Amino acid sequence: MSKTIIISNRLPVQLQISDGGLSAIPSVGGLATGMKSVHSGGESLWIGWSGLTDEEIPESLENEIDKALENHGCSKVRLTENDVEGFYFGFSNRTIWPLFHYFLEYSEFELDFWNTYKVVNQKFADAILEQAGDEDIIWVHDYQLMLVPQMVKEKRPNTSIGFFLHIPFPSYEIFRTLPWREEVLQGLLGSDLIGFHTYDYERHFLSSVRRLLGLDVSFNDIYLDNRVIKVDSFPMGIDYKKFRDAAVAHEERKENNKSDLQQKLDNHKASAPDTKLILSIDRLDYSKGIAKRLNAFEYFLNKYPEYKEKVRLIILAVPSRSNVPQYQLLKREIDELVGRINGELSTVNWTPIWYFYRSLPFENLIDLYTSSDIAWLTPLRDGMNLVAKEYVATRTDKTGVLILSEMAGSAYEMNEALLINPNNFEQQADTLKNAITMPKEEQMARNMFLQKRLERYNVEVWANEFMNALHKKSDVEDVNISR
Ligand code: ADQ
Repeated sequence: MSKTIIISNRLPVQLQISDGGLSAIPSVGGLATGMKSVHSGGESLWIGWSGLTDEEIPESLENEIDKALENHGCSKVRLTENDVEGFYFGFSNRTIWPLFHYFLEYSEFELDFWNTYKVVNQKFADAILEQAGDEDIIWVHDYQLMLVPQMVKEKRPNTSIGFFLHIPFPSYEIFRTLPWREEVLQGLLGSDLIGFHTYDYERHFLSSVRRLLGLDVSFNDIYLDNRVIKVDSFPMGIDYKKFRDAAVAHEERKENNKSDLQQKLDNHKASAPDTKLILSIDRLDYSKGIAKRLNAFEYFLNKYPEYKEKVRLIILAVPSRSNVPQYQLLKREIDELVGRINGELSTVNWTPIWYFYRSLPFENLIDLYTSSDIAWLTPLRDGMNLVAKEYVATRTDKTGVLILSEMAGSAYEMNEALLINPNNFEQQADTLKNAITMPKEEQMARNMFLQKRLERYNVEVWANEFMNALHKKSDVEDVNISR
């Protein structure tokens, strides 16, 4: 019987080694949830890195770890500290991530990073080859593993391989600056189906394939040797029900069951009932435009001083890739900006910005989503941006305004949001004013459409549509072969 093999940089399980022994806790992230329908029962296997390097895994625990992962339908790829340094922190996050988010000046074209990326992609491919049969269907995820499809296809030409990119694919003019551009494209073309969040990323990819490899491209089919590779867009959704149910439960929670954070938010509301809460949540990443947002907020308060003491900006930034120098610099820049703006504008009764630099438990995310009048998300580039969708999903009474950057993939599906250009401070100041004064009826009308769409195209539908397209592709090939 055929099985589905999912492969991503990280496994959907967190391993922890402590004095008490080993624990393996399933992750609750979007990808892990979305893949639930694909990764269930005994017919699927998830291959990835466990998060612990070879140096961190005591030999005595090796078998126990493998067994614990097996119980979750997972199998680990072994990586050394050196692998992680060059492959993950190096090529993935210092070359590809900035380049694909149009931060060309941050991109480091280091031969050592590239060489380690190749070695580690081969380790992932070998792990698949060890476990996969000819009939199996393989789904490779994201920019860390772009060479894997070709490495597997070469050895198993009849296996169906799908690849999904979670970040933008940049325009040809940006992509062609990569010294190893042909190798990366060829790596991806080992797939039978390549998926992107939006039609634009798909178009950029097809253009790069045509211009750099000179391949025949017709509509969204690429012809390579005797194969046809399908390229399509699959905008990723969220687990709508999970966010919705959590927001309903949150509403029904008794007074004495509230979190400390909710208590603080409620106290704030009680002491200043006219003050609007503006929320932004992101990983601390330069692609998310956090520093620009802070400057735009200051600009807004100067342009419309009547809103001083009437608004509060909550910035929640999750620590991320903190050993990459650009992220350390950004952290310092944001710390300083928050300090300066609060220092200059605060009054005895009012601090304009509340800044949290940490990951919060799910319950607290719901506290913030449900308590905020406005969500303001200003990525300079973002493959999709799930926070925008999560905020809307939690608005049980349909009030709340989403201000969203046009540069996020999600903007294509969220037309009823107030869409802004994150570089245009004038427009953002006016949009903030518009959001603060927007009548409830208008908020509700906009959110009604957004919620309907989010409910229909949830993350499970996303995963199923991708898998169906991959199955359909392999069925067509079977027919062609039998002719
Ligand atoms: P990310 O860049 O991580 O994902 P995003 O899509 O917004 O961006 O997902 C972030 C997730 O982290 C959300 O589910 C959010 O709830 C959670 N989160 C954020 N802050 C948190 C905090 N402080 N504590 C706990 N959880 C927090 C990449 C791409 C995106 C693409 C996704 C999915 O960069 O463009 O949308 O993959 O493909």
